[in-house]
Amino acid sequence: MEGIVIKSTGSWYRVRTTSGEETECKLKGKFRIKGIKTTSPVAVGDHVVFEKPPGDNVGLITEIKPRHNHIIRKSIKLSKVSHIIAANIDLAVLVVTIKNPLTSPGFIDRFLVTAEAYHINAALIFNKIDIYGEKEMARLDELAAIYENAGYPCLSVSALKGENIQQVKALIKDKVCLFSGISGVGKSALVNAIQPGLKIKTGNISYYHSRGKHTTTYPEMHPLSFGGYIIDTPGIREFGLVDFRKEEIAERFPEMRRYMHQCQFNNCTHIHEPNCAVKKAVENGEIPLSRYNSYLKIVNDDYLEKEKWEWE
Ligand SMILES: Nc1nc2c(ncn2[C@@H]2O[C@H](COP(=O)(O)OP(=O)(O)OP(=O)(O)O)[C@@H](O)[C@H]2O)c(=O)[nH]1
Ligand SMILES: [Mg+2]
Ligand SMILES: [Zn+2]
Repeated sequence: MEGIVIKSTGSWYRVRTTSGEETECKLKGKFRIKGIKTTSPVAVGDHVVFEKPPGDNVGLITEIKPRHNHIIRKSIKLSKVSHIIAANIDLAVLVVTIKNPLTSPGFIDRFLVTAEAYHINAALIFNKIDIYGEKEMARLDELAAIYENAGYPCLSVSALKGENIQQVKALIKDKVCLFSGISGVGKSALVNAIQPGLKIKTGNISYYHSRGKHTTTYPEMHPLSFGGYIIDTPGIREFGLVDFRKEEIAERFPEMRRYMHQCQFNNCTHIHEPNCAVKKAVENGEIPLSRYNSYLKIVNDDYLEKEKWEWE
């Protein structure tokens, strides 16, 4: 039998067949994905083959169908183990809040760099606009301008008040969409607003730290009545990059991609070389400083695989 993994706990998987039948499955034997150590080889969104011995109510996954993509992160910076967030995604949505909790621009940029690396379209949804004051609204405009300019659709919504949910529906219709972001930004609340009736559990924000409480514990795919799917995922603390070579980071910034071919040196790192078109564009304000700073931070971070550093 064949189906799609709609929920994963890392030890069991819920698989839905095209006829809508759902089976709890385990893995048959060990699966390895070449070259990477992952917490679980199967992810939500995977198409799998499974068998179900008659009389048994647990299925066994025997094969993972080839993926057209997946998105991977490291759970913590220095960890050797990576984590497949989801597979076969049409749109990677990062849910962001500017207040309660605050998502850092560095986090946004590492997420987007990863989506670029896997050639997955990405979009940003700024949630909780109902609680933003003047300062946060100004920051929202600033961030939306930066990311729209880079080519990422940006929406501003309130899951709580149901504001601009129609725009979200238009963006995600007929696609398999990943909803990612730090805990407490309202990923699950947003899914509930988009598809009333799901009643996904949401958590509150801790008063002292303005942080979420990691309410969603396992990624789960929800079908949408107007077409498409959302994969709601647990909040993440850090978005560590997996398997990057330093020299490919610049290409993962669409704004830098526009200028880098004009640099004098074709192996320009855009850090210290003369006649660097990227640096010039930063000075002119054509590339936002915050994006360039994220680039420097990523390139200088020790946790990029040491053996792949070719610039030293
Ligand atoms: N004011 C306001 N609160 C919101 C909004 N959306 C969500 N919340 C609240 O934010 C808190 C966290 O929402 P969740 O949907 O659980 O957040 P999450 O991103 O799914 O969090 P994790 O599952 O922990 O990753 C809840 O108390 C929600 O009611 C919004 O648009 N405005
Ligand atoms: Mg949640
Ligand atoms: Zn350069």
